[in-house]
Amino acid sequence: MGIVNVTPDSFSDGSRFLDAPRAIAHGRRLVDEGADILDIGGESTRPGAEPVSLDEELRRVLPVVEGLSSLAVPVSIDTYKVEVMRAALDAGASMINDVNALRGEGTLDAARSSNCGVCLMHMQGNPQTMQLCPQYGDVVAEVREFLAQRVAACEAVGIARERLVVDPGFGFGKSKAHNLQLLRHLNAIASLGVPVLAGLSRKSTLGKITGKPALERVSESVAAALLAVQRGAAIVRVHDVDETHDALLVLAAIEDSTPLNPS
Ligand code: HH2
Repeated sequence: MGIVNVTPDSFSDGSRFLDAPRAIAHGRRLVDEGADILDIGGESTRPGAEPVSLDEELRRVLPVVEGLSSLAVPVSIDTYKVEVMRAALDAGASMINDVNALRGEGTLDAARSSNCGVCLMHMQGNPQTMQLCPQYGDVVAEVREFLAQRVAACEAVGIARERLVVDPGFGFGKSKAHNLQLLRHLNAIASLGVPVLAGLSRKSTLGKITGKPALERVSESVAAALLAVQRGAAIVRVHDVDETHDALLVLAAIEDSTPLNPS
């Protein structure tokens, strides 16, 4: 899943793709580099980010959704606002990526009344406060339980399990230790039986390991994507599609190759 941030303030690529033609060109490039899904967002959810008005978010994302939805890959809309979900689906998006896991008013209904895919993400708190003091007893068990409940809430209103993806929400109300614990035990999230999406790309946990600033965290991000896939992730949400795609080709070659039989 290639990231297209149509924002002035995203933590690693803010304002690079703020106008629609540039965002569309970027999305096309990510598809050429191997992205199988494009995720378009008009509001940064980095820690401390200011919320964006509905009108502004619509103004940012709709031309980009329209411009990219004719491509061969599905377009996902990264939003927690029900109006943006509905408008983006009308404009050609086929997936909702909600950091709020369809807990907002009307969002379950918006997803139910279309045939779109849905990503349910775990977050503790909200982007303004989530990194102040994240706390868990057992982070893996609590995130897993939350996601299981959100899957059940979707199924209860008639959103088929086959349409769902779950995401532990790396960096969303989690310390570095919480993020690493979740990555280490991602298989426990995958055991829910719903495809897992992992978003570690350029995140600060990786920067805390290597000391590099966000734009220089490519190797770290590729390593994290590879580790996530090895632990059961079906989708990795990344900025650096070309590099990640190559790394995943190597992994696939190793996992798919028939072991040589010396006899
Ligand atoms: N991370 C970000 C945004 N949306 N969605 C899912 N499902 N999973 C994630 O881990 C996730 C997400 C934050 O990354 P980014 O879009 O690069 O930054 P910003 O929120 O500053 O635009």
